Amino acid sequence: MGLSAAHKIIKKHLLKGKMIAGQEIAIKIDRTLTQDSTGTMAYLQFEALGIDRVKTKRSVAYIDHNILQSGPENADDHLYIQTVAKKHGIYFSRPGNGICHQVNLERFSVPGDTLLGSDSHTPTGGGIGMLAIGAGGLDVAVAMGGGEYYINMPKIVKVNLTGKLGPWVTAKDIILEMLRRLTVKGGVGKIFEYTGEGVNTLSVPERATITNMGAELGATTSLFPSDDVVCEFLKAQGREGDFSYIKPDADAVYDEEMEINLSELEPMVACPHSPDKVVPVSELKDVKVNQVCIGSCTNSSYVDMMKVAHILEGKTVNENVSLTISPGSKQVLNMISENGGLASMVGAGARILESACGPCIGMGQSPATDAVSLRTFNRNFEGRSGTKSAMIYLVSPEIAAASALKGYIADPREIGDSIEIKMPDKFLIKDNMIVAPSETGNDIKVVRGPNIKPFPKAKPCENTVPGVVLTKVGDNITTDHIMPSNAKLLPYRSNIPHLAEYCLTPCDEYFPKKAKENGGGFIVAGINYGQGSSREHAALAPLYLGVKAVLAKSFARIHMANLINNGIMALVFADESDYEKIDPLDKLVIENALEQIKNDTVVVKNESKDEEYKMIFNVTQRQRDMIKFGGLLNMMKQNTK
Ligand code: MIC
Ligand code: SF4
Repeated sequence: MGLSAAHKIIKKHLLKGKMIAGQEIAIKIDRTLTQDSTGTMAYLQFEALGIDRVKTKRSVAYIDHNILQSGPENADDHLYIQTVAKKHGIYFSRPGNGICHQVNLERFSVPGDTLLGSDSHTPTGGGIGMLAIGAGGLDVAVAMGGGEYYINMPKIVKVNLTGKLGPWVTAKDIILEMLRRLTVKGGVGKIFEYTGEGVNTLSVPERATITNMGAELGATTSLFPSDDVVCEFLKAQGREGDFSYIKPDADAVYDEEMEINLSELEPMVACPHSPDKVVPVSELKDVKVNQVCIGSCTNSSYVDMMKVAHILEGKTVNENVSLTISPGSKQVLNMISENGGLASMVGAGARILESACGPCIGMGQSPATDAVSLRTFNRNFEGRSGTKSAMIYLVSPEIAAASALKGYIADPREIGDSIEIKMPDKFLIKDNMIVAPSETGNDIKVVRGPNIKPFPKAKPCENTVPGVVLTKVGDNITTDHIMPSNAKLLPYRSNIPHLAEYCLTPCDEYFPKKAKENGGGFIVAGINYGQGSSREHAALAPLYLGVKAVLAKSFARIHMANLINNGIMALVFADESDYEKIDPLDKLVIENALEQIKNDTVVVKNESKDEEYKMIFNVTQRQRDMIKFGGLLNMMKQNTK
């Protein structure tokens, strides 16, 4: 029986379990990445493991999220990450060097290797044929220490790409089409593997746009083959030595199959406030635009930037639009500044931002009240831009640039012949912003600013778990709701007591207050609870506030793992209609918890209503132990006793 490319990589890295969809497997992790907003916590956890040097082939710490320095906090965290990295054998990508996923693709990606990153868009690396997975900081810390990574074996879905993209139709439109068809929960428990003749027509950065935004499907990851296109890309990056072919067998067997005919696609837009609210751009033509932001790990490659430069060349941004551009990396910025692309952008009136995440995570450039903002980014959750009333639309760089000139959402097919930008034969290679670790680390003192507070640790499970329902939320609650991130809060990613004051406040202003008054309790939620980012803070803040369990109709993968890693039970309604029966402040109790967590179902009693709810607790033995001992760190200590 032939193997898919995903099966081949997993097989090579399999340490425990069998490649049967749904069963737990452990895989060896070759490489890790962290960024600064999850990195401080990941390195604090790494330090707590007491391991001297990382055991991966290569681990890299990036600084790209927390780049506004309006007080000492972010700079303090950067210094902590820089010194902790140098000490423990981790490469350090300095602020200004670019967005982790873009730099990683350019300088560190290796086809056929595994990559675990403390950022949900780590699957960007799938564009070059890596098995690249996003996870919570603690899982990444364990992987840095040489520990295996546990997941349930995903279903492998073959996405057969036929045909060829038409003029002005882009890779962004392919992934938006996937989101239109499958929705933000359509990829849970799946790896999307792209195959077919259409694959040959896509460059590595185009493939990376697709695998990057596969995160929005809730997928474990997405993967393209490593073929001649990848070989050319790596050669142009001066890294041909890292190349190897990774292709599915001709008779590869997949769990599911689907097909997209690229020739039939149109330019698309994801409307507010979810990446799956996708419509063709032709349906939105007269929407007036106030802001356009180009960049992010989804669309900030050299070719993306050059297309934008050509559209803007010799023109002026509409007087009612503010256009920002953040090139994805120093390599990209350096190249467009040398070939004149940057001059075209500046000449047209673009506001050039640092090569970093910037507006994508609300780090500046929040739009005006009720403004319409078009972004080439991957997420448009309500409030994520820093302006709750803003309407964020997700688009390709081509739609973004055309709309910035016109002042309303524009179909780029109307502005003339499409632009062909050739992939460079040679990228500009200058790794002078990547700092190598010290040989032994003995001489390095880790610098800890006053903002770095100890992180909360879970306690072993008690036999009776009582508590009130602190809040009841709806479907598709994102980690941006659970632990909001913006320019004001991101500086406190290493200060959970401070962050906890904002936990779940976009849904329920009084959540932290209620949690404190009641000594913790339960959260009740709808479908796909915790979608979006990998931020472990969405589990650590509830842990700090005493949350013992989340009762949901279903969970997003990374968030569920983060909850359990931190000793919080993630329970799924066996009968979804029970969700309706529970009210905020109802008194719940899990009796005989230590016995119950051994089983696939847990009974939760509602003492206020005199009812019982059957909850599914379909987790692995290892995760049961985590709940029993109070999280992954405690479980590891227990196992080494
Ligand atoms: C995001 O895009 O939401 C982030 C900010 O990159 C997060 C990480 C974080 O919250 O720090 C992610 O995608 O995991
Ligand atoms: Fe940064 Fe945005 Fe990418 Fe997250 S999605 S890594 S915030 S650019």
